[in-house]
Amino acid sequence: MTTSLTPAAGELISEKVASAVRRGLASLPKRLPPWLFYDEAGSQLFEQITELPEYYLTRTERSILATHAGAMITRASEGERLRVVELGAGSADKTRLLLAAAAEWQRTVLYEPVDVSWSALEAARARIEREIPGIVVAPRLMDYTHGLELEQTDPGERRLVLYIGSSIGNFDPEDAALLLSRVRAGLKPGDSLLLGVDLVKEDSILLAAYDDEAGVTAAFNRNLLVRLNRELGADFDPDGFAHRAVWNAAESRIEMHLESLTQQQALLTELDLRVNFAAGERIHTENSYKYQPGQVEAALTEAGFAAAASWTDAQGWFAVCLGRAE
Ligand code: AVI
Repeated sequence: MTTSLTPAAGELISEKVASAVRRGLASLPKRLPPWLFYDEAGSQLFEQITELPEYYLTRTERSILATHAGAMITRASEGERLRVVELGAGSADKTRLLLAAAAEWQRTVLYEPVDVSWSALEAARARIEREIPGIVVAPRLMDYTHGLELEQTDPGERRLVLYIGSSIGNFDPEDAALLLSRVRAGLKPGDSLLLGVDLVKEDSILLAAYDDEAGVTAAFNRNLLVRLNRELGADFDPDGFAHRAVWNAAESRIEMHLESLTQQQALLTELDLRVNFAAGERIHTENSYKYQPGQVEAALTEAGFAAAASWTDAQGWFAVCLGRAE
């Protein structure tokens, strides 16, 4: 992430944040990219979301992994040694299930978490090495959305890339396809990708997962404005915006928006920008795509993977699919 020093504030502001916000608030309808959610407070709120009763995604995927981790490792390795790569620095207990299954299959496992945040990588390294015997953590600092540049594996060794947690769902279909083919380009034939995706289900279940009773998702959404106030010297009133979660059936996605409750203006000092909001005007902050059964296998095939196996839960709410690089 590039940074510049603003003499006025005497603080580092990120050029990446500044340009995304300038572009997003100038567009119509207004939008802000979902990666902006994840400052320290936003990451903590997301952790709380994963434990909410309405947010079925995490516990459902965890139950699939708990039941099938051994089979997933067997299918990925096909009798060879495995190296495990994870896109994003370790989704804690879910990753642990797969690493523990890999460590049962081979005595030591090299685990390569890939992330843009050095602190997230260091935290993952400390946690995993402390908690799972036999795992050697080799953090890789890179933006995987631009592709994977990993060192060559040893002969007779295969890579298994984990992209779990429905993270692919936050990319529009074209960007998801591009990401999958970039991942494929960084792999050898025989390597594989384990992809966790959320599936289409009854609207009421989807909507509740993104608009929980306790208001944690609303706080997560509004925290974006708190972040802009702090990092860009803005004066948004977070309570002047309502959290809205919408099921867009035509696009097969949950959308999150922040809706201005009144006609109002915000000043973003660091950007030297004033932004007007009409009452009811929205900022589109996130898309979370939900797949139809079979659709993820098609996306894998399109990106150069053979769809090798899929696992789901008893209700068919979530799927974990293994694609083998051809
Ligand atoms: C990180 N990502 C998969 C979450 C999702 O479900 O799309 C982010 C999230 N947004 C609201 N709640 C959770």
